[in-house]
Amino acid sequence: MDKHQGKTGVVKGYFPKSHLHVMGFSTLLCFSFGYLWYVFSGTSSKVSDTTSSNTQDFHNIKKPRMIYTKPQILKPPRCDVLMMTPWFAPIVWEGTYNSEILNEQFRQRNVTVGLTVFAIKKYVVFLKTFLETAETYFMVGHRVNYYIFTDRPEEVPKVALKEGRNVVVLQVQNYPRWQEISMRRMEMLSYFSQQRFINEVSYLVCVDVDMRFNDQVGVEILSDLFGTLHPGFYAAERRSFTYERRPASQAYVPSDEGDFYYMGSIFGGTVMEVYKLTKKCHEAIMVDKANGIEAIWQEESHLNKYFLYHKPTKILSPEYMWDDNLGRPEILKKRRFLAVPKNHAAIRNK
Ligand code: 5GW
Ligand code: MN
Repeated sequence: MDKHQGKTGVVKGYFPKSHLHVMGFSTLLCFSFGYLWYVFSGTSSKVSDTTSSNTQDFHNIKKPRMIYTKPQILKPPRCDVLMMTPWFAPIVWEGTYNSEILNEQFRQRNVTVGLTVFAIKKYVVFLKTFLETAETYFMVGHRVNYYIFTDRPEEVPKVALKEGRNVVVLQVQNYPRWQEISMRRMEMLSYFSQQRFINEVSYLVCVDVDMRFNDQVGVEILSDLFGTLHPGFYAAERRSFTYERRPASQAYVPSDEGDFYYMGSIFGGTVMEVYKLTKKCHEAIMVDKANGIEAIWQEESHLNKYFLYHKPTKILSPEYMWDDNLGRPEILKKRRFLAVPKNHAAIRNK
């Protein structure tokens, strides 16, 4: 205590009171300028620091650092659902992947994704919502080609598209039976995959048109060959799967076989894998036709047969194909792609 008082006393005695004020004020000014200098030069030098040090980095990382929580081995994010098939294909649920990492990987490859959709006859009415919601949620930040198969090209709505996204209208014939409209998609997809898609896109995502995007559907779905768990059967036992059970059909699946029941309304993969799948399914449909038999759920039955013997490399959870008529189970953290309610009598066969 005495020591401190002594020091102050010395200062007090050495300078006049007015000088002390000036000195205090200039010290304050120095600190303020110093602080400002530090802040402003700090931000710019930080950026150049990262770039310059990283260019010399062994791994040559020029991008800003990506900060995210470490993957947890002992406490995985979604241990309430199956996240991997027995053949090691990931099952995609919210919480099982990191969009930032995946977006970065696919951006580096400059991937273009083709989204194929059929709008035959009255089903053109679904296109507007389908395209508008796809612009908001489908493959945001990536290159996208929408391939619209229709018999009514003049009725395809004009929707504002973001950069790197295109609409391609492909005129196709119409078939009188709805079963035929649905099944012929396999034939047209295989034909156009070989003729056109192979030159234009890396992946194809093949979907129903009576749908709307309601949340992000991004590159996490992409893989060589992917299928989607049918929202009505993801929790069901094998015996209740509605596979084709008549041995006379090419889509026949014995009762003691089957992994999942896949939905026909959304599948995809590389153009080559989609070509192989759609060609095989179309051929099987033609064999059935020649034999006077049609599979119980048309092309969906053939798709299920195909996936049983050609295992998908990725499986989408029902988040990617939901229908609100099935309620909102706790397991479903996101409803990304939703069935649009339709008046069957009014919309069909017009
Ligand atoms: C017409 C009548 C009955 C069933 C389907 C159609 C139909 C289907 C049609 O007239 N036009 C047409 O483009 N489609 C395509 O087939 C649409 O892309 C449609 O999303 C897909 C499957 O038919 P959906 O959506 O009626 O089948 P569900 O099982 O989703 O009801
Ligand atoms: Mn549908």
